[in-house]
Amino acid sequence: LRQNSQKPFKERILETSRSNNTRVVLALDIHDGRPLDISGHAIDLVKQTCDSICAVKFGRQTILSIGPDESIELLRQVHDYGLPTIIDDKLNDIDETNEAITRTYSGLGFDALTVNPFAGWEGGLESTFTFAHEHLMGVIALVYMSHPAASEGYGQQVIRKESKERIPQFEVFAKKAVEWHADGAVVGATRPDIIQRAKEIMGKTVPIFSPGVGTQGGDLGRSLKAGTDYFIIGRSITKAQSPGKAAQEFARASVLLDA
Ligand code: NUP
Repeated sequence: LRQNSQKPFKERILETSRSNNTRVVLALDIHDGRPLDISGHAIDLVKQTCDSICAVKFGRQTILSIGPDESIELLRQVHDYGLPTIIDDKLNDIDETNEAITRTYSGLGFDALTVNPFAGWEGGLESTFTFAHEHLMGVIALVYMSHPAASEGYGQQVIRKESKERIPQFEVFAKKAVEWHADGAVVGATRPDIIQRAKEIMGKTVPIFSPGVGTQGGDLGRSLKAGTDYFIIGRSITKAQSPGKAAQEFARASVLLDA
């Protein structure tokens, strides 16, 4: 089912990014109407933006509203545009449940999924990473979310058990993203200073995906300079008068440093 299951997700999205000359991941968060109307709307947005994006990220509400059969067909159509797909479910449960959900998304044809590192490894996310990587699916871990209250969890100071050193929670998560061989880390575009710090920790091994550009107040140029690899953009494209043009402009700006 998948776009090109011969290669790991990290390589597939990089190839699409290079060939389409863009670092924009389209976020589709639509759920109004009947399943066929929603999937029709989704594919119309993909059709308008496909030359300017390198992946499509679906909100859980979109897939729930469309239902499994129609979602399989929708993902097939997105793959026909040469684009990998991500389900944004932020998994955060015990291993058995996480793995069952991961298998289900894999069965629908998703190329990658998001997880919440608060669940931890043993008895938590290990099963998801193992299953996903065996099936060349990508796992993208939250490191610092984009919304204001993200500071309550991701920004809190924690004391490390071994060294008694105090460090921000997100730095622990950035280190885990490297240790766990995550295929990406989410750091909000609303906090360029955090992107820079996360980049120092993760280097080139774990690409940074930044949501929050536009509608949430994040600035693409500042995030790009700070180290963002991919921009997750939804409403600033999907609700624009011309989604195609909006995506094209973001795409152009997203590769300015590559020139
Ligand atoms: O920290 C996060 N912030 C965020 O907005 C992690 C996310 N996964 N997202 C998602 O990114 C959010 O659910 C939405 O799908 C997308 C941003 O959309 P928009 O603000 O560009 O419309």
